[in-house]
Amino acid sequence: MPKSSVDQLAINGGEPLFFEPLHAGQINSPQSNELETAFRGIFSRRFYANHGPLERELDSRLATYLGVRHAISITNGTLALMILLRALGLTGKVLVPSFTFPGTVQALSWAGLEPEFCDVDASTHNLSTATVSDRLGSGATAVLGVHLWGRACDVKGLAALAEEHGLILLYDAAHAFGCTAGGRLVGGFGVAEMFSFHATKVLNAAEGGCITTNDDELAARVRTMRTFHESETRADVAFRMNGKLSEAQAAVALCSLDEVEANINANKLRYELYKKRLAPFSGIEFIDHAYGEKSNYQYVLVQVEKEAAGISRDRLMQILRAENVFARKYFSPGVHRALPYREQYPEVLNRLPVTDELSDSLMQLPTGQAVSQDDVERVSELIGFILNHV
Ligand code: T4K
Repeated sequence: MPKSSVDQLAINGGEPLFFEPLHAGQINSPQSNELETAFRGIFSRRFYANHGPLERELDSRLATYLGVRHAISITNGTLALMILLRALGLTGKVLVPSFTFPGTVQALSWAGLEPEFCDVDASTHNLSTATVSDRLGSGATAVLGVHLWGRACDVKGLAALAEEHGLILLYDAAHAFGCTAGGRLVGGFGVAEMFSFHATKVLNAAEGGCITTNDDELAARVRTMRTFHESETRADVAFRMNGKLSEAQAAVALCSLDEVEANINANKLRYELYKKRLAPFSGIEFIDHAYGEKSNYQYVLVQVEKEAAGISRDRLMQILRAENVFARKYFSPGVHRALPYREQYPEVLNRLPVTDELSDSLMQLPTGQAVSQDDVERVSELIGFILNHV
C-alpha cells in the first residue's frame, strides 16, 4: 500500500512496501528452457571445461558482436584484468580512478603494479584528460580508464594524451557491454578492454569476463596465460594461471547474449520511467547517460544533494531498506580510502574531492528483469513521499 502518513513507514513500524527485497543488482536471467537445452548438451557431451565448444562459440560471437579481432573469455572480470596487465608487461605506476569497484585497483596490486589515483570528472564520473594530466608527473607508465555506469571515457582525448606521453592505454569496460563512444561499440578502444559478465551485469554468465583487443600478439599472450592447457599455448609467457571459462558459464553467457538487446531495451524503459517520476523532486539529481550514444542502461543512479533534498543519502537509503528497497551506495568509499591503499598512500586522502563527493552522495536504484514498471512507479512514489514528509 502506498504511504499516506509517516507512521506507515516501515522504519516507524509500518508494513514494508515490498514483501520481498528489490535489489539494485542487474539480474537478467536467461530463459530457462534455452538454458536447460544448453546444459543437457554439456552433460551429453561430457565436456565441461578446458576450451569446450561453448566457450569457443562464445568467444567468436563476442568478437563479432563487439567488432573486434579477439574476444578471450576468462573466469571473471577481475582475473581478466590481472591477466591482461601481466600480458602487457606493465611495470611501475598506473593512472587509475579511485571511484570504481575495488577489483579494478586490486587487479593492479595482484599484477605487482602501483595505483596512481586520479580524480574523476564531476559530470561524467570518468577519468578525463584534465584529471589524468594532473598526475602525469608521477612517472606512470599506463592509464587504466573505467567506463563507469556504461558511459565511455573520453576515448579520443585519452588516446591523444597517451600517445603524446608514451603511456599504454587500456580500459575496464565492466559496465559498458553494448555501449558506444563516438558511435563505436566499446571493446576496441585502447590496447585492450576488459568486460565483466557477472550476474549483476547486462550480459550474465553468473560469473565471467573477457578481454577484447585488435592486437594479435597480445591476444596470443592472453590466451596462453589464461590456461595451462597445451592446445591453447601460443606464446612465451612467464605467468600462467587457470582463468578459463567453464562450459556452464559459457552456456549462461550464450543464452544471455541472445537476449541482451531485449534486456537493454527493458532497462531503458525502467531508466526513463525513473527519470520522469523523480524529475519533480529537488535534491535528487538523475545521472544521465551520454547524449547520442548507445547505453545498456544497466545502472540507474541518482545523486542525493542533502541541502536541497532535506535528507542525506544514507538516511534515505536506511528508510528505503526498511521498505525492502535495497538501493546501493556505488561506490563508497573511494578505493583510495579502503585498505591497503589508505595506509599505503595517506597523501592521497585529501586530493580527490570529486571522488569523495560522489562516494557520499550517489545511490543506485533497483533495476533489471526482477523490477517491473509498476515497481519503478512504487519506488519513485515512495522516494517522493519520503522527501516530502521526512
Ligand atoms: N570493474 C568494475 C568497474 C566493476 O564494477 C567490477 C564488478 C569489476 C571490475 C570486477 O568484475 P568481476 O570480477 O566481478 O567480474 C557486484 C558484482 O559482484 C561485481 O561484479 C560488480 N562489479 C559490482 C558493481 O557489483 P557486490 O559485492 O556489490 O555484489 P552484491 O553481492 O552485493 O550484489 C549486488 C546486488 O545484487 C545486491 O543487492 C544483491 C543482488 N544480487 C547479487 C547477486 C550476485 C542478486 O540479486 N543476485 C545475485 O546472484 O559486487
